[in-house]
Amino acid sequence: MNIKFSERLLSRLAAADAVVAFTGAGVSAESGVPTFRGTDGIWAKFKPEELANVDAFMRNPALVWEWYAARKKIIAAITPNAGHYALVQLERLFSSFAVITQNIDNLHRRAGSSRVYELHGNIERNYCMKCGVDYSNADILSMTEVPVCSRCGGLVRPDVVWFGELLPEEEWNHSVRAVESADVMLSIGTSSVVHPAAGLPILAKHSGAFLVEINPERTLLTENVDEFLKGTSAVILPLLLEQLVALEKQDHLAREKTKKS
Ligand code: BV8
Ligand code: ZN
Repeated sequence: MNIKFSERLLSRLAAADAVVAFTGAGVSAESGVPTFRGTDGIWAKFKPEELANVDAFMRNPALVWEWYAARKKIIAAITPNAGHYALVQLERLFSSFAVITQNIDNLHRRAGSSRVYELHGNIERNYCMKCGVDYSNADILSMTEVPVCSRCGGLVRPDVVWFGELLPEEEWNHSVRAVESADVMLSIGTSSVVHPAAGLPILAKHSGAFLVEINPERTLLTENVDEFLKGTSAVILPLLLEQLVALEKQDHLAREKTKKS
């Protein structure tokens, strides 16, 4: 698939010092992780209200754990895709590059991204609701369907942010700082529905960033972006990287030429 990105986009990226990639479930779709709101979305069978909130968990921990155990299994069996790896390569082209993700699948870290802020937690971590002690997935796999703490008998839950819960303060503050100082922000694979995360691209724009969206479909954000790249992240991101590197090479050669003349 050959896409020629606009001069404007490539030159804004080439001139950028600080870039932020903001990602949602769409970035992991090509690794085989179902999205939330697409037709194959995991919410299609369930409603967020039924599962991803603490009341639902206290009412029916077995059902919520069944859903997370199924997702843990999917996520343990998959690998990062070309979109994740392109973000790792892109990181090397800028003096400052951060990935802010709503995803809990740990794929950015596994791909090798060095600065990842997880706004909604990480499915590979779990903790006791009573005494707070951490449990790895390996620890709880051997437990019964509803894991309980071996230390205090409390209920163990996945270390993810449920609806109605606050986002982790440190990750949020780092993300806001990165967004406020970004020259370019890429919003990739998110329907821009879930707040307060969905407010970050607008904050970037108001702070002067050039705002780019990568998504096969238009979203609630699309009318506010400077550039909408229609397509999937595993196709678009490697092409963007390729054209940016080619441009940098051209500029480098041009600079060498002027030096010699
Ligand atoms: C809070 C972790 C406050 C769990 C998740 C009314 C208005 C505004 C806000 C609210 C409101 N009513 C309630 C709220 C607040 C609520 C909220 O935003 N609700 C929404 C549904 C309206 N937010 C909260 O509750 C947050 N907390 O507000 O606390 C507070 C204040 C004081 C005191 C206490 C509390 C907490 C929200 C966090 C919820 N947790 N996940 C888990 O995963 O199990 S949310 C969940 O949605 C995931 O994190 C997911 O990442 C996130 C967002 O979804 P997306 O990533 O965008 O995924 P989606 O499927 O929607 O879209 C995929 C996109 O990819 C699509 O656009 C598709 O076209 C595209 N795509 C598909 N394939 C590809 C692709 N793109 C690229 N390439 C492809 N191949
Ligand atoms: Zn405990």
